[in-house]
Amino acid sequence: MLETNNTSAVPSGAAKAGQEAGAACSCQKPAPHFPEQVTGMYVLARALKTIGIDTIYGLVGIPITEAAYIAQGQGIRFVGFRHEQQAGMAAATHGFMTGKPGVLMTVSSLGFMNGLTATANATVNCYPMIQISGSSVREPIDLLQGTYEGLDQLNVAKPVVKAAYRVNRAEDIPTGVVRAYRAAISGRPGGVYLDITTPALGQVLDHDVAEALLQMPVDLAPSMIPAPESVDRAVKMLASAKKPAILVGKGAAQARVEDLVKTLVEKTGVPFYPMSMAKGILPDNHPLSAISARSTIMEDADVVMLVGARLNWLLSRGHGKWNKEGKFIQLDIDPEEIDSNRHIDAPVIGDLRSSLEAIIAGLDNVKMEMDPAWVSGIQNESKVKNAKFLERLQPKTVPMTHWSALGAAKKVLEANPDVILVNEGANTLDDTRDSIDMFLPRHRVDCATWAIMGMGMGSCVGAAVATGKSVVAIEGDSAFGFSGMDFSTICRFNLPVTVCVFNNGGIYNGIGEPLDKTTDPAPTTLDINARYDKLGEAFGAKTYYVTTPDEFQAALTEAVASKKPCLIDVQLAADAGKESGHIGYLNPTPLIDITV
Ligand code: ADP
Ligand code: TZD
Ligand code: MG
Repeated sequence: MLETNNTSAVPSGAAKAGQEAGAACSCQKPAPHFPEQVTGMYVLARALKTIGIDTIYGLVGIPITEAAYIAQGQGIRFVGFRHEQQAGMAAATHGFMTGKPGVLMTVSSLGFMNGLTATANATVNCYPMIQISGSSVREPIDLLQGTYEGLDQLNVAKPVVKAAYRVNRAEDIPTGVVRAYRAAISGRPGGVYLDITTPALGQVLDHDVAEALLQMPVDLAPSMIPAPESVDRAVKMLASAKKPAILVGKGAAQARVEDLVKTLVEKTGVPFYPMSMAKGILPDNHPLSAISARSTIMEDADVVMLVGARLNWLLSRGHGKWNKEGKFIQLDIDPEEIDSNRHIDAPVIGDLRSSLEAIIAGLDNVKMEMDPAWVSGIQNESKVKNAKFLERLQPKTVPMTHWSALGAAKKVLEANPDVILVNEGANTLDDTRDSIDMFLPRHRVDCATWAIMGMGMGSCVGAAVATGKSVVAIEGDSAFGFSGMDFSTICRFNLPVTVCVFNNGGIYNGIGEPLDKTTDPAPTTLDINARYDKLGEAFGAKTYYVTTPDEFQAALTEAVASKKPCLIDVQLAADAGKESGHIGYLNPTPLIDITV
């Protein structure tokens, strides 16, 4: 029986596994004599704790099992998943919610690669997260000698992450942690990879030596003040516009600048348009919300101010419908983003809080020249469109369509505005985004910039754990399939999460027909008769199977109120939904064309 000290209790079974990890990599070392001696894994847990990490999402095995136990012993919450990709999505969502890096811990080779998908996605979306992975002994990897789970992980990670570091000695672990943390949150946030080799994890150090290595870095998130001339240029451009608009992105949600966005919008009276995950920074029903007038803004605005939003594919990269004469002001922390797609007339490089403060102060010295008819025009257009849109949600069609189901969900979610909404799918994504108004910042998490499926269950866990709030996920049946097994993690941790599976029997819908004479299902077809609620039963959740909007509304109301894991199978019609949802125009060939 291994002796333990009271800060790093490790069960004897776990310690044995650690010794075998050493044996497997031909680097067997004597077990440390606790409490005078500790391992690299202890140093890792202490370094994370010292820098303020309170949660690790992961999936254990050789060589990191003990690291997770030790972290728990240090008071860090370890949330164990069934698949590393989901643990990574949880860490990324944790980063988005808190502004501090979420931490993912993975085993070597495939565990690392499974998690890397989420770290890459975090990088693309500018979410701060750190993936820490154990890796096998270097020498046989470098000589391609076929070692246990051998993979040159650092070099695999490099092209898809913001930064990547490897630690080969336990003494360097605190430095590795601090560098990873700074890289994840400084400038444009992103996913960072920290590779720690098995020998470094197993290395024995004196306890006192280990403690002396720990460091608390100073000024982890310093202000990045914009240049006064950039601010001046932007202020003048906004003030002189006749038809200005403010376009708010999820960068503003992460920067937690809702107070300043409100001041800017209300002080200037300029209409604003929120990107998907920026919904709720100001309430969607704010009098200056232009959420229903996207085309008008694109076609007619003469000055558009981007606040933490990129002119990427989600905004037609600044081309297409956009007014060719229109000017852009862009507030961003990353100078390399400027001019990436379209000429930016007034870049303001700095952290959003500093930039917005400077711009708001600068507005005191200028007069807004906005045409009042521009605002009233957008408000009238919004009124007409919103009324028409509401009609779409009214019919109590059975079997349900996305719209009739969302008519029910809208009532429950808007009555519970503090519930965080997780959302993925094609039609299920687009129609939910358009139907459900948001009233609070950072209350909507979706498949975002990469439009990926498979963020659902992980993001539910990350959102619930990071905030302590209730979560509702609205998932397409295909989307749910990517992460469904991690509904069990929601149950094991007894989180207040309700998952609604919109079952239309397929990817986009359930009526796809194979083109040739095969008896196999069509490529888009899943299972319209699948009972996803039964899957919830397996893990002890409260489950519902609903076929009408009224049943759905009642079930969702009860589920949210219960603050317990719940799964609702929402039965839709197989013909509900169109190919690729709202982005069918991105298909190289519309499905209809390949049938002729
Ligand atoms: P959306 O998808 O909502 O349009 P994007 O992810 O495309 O948003 O853009 C977010 C932008 O916000 C990125 O360009 C990123 O560099 C920027 N950003 C993130 N955090 C900050 C911050 N604290 N200050 C300034 N810009 C930020
Ligand atoms: N794989 C991954 C990782 N990401 C993707 N985006 C896709 C595949 C392709 N894809 C989409 O772009 S949406 C979607 C897939 C498979 C699922 C749509 O079906 P759904 O939603 O059931 O989730 P609807 O309501 O039926 O449209
Ligand atoms: Mg579907």
